Amino acid sequence: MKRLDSTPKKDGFRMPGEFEPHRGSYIIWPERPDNWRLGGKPAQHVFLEVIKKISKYEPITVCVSREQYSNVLNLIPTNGNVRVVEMSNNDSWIRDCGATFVVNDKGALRGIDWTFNAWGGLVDGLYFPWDQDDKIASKMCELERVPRYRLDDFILEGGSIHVDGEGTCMVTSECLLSEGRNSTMTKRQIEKVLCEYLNCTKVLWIPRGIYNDETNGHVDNICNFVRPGVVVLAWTDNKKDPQYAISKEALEYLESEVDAKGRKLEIHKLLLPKPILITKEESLGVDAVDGTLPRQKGDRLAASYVNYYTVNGAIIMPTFNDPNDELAVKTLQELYPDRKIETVYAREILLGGGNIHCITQQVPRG
Ligand code: KQY
Repeated sequence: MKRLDSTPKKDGFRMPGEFEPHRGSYIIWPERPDNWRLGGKPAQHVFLEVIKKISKYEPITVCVSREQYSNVLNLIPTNGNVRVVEMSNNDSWIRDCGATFVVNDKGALRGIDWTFNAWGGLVDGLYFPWDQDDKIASKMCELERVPRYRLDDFILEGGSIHVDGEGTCMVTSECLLSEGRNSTMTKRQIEKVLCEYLNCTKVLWIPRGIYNDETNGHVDNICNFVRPGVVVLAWTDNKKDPQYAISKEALEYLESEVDAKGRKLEIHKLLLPKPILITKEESLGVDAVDGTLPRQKGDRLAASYVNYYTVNGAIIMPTFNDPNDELAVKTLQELYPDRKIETVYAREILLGGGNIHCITQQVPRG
């Protein structure tokens, strides 16, 4: 399909909010043994559960290596909503390496293909190489038969942005201004690229993401748009937790801002689970490989209910076997009265460094 030299804004395309109707979803099957314990088997069971839940609501494409292709074909539900496609990859974070889709008001769809460098390249990236992941966005555009905007000189992951579909984009300074991304650009230059490609007029710069998040603090783990003007923010009341100062700073920032339409934001706190640490057994199950982030016993994981995925008619929300699971379901049900809250016990995804939002990518209906 065609590679476009223009920008979405110039062509009248915008990135819709995740809560707007989807054509479908994508996911990549996990297997690399230096990220997923026990060769990825426990994580695969959880990914399968996520696939099953999403497929109740919309079509989903499962991208899988040739080694796992037959296995996945035999595992997936036969409800007509799941297709399996062989696709080379370095790991399974399609939120970050996949295409960001944009739509126009005539119903046309296009893809944005940012440069992906595994969350920081040779500065503080999480694995090497990432060449196959950097091709995923273009493969998605081919499968969707849509033209593609490729940015060879701009590094971005889908999990580091959220939009309200009405001109507001939300990021964290910790991530977008990190050394391993676009360090030769100023904040204003970065903002200009975001506004041009997502078709926004306002960027909200939350200072930091969730404590110890290995993505340099992706916004999709700390804050999300429920709908235009309404956000949900990861929160703890425990002042001794390093997360407290981070969430408080985010709250104060968001309270002091307005969105692209000049609205004050309605901010809802989503209480975090208690700190979750890697166990010795879990640590021992991950291959230790030079150049890949080690998984050590006692490391704190960046657990957050905010890393949920919004699909047509439902929310796919991670749970952690924590007393706050129930409260999170209740909070999200109140915020999304017209959607079913589907839960997945997601510790195995969390152990890989992210959660349900990080492993999924939507294709808007257009
Ligand atoms: O978006 C994410 N949270 C991805 C994290 C990547 C972790 C790789 N180990």
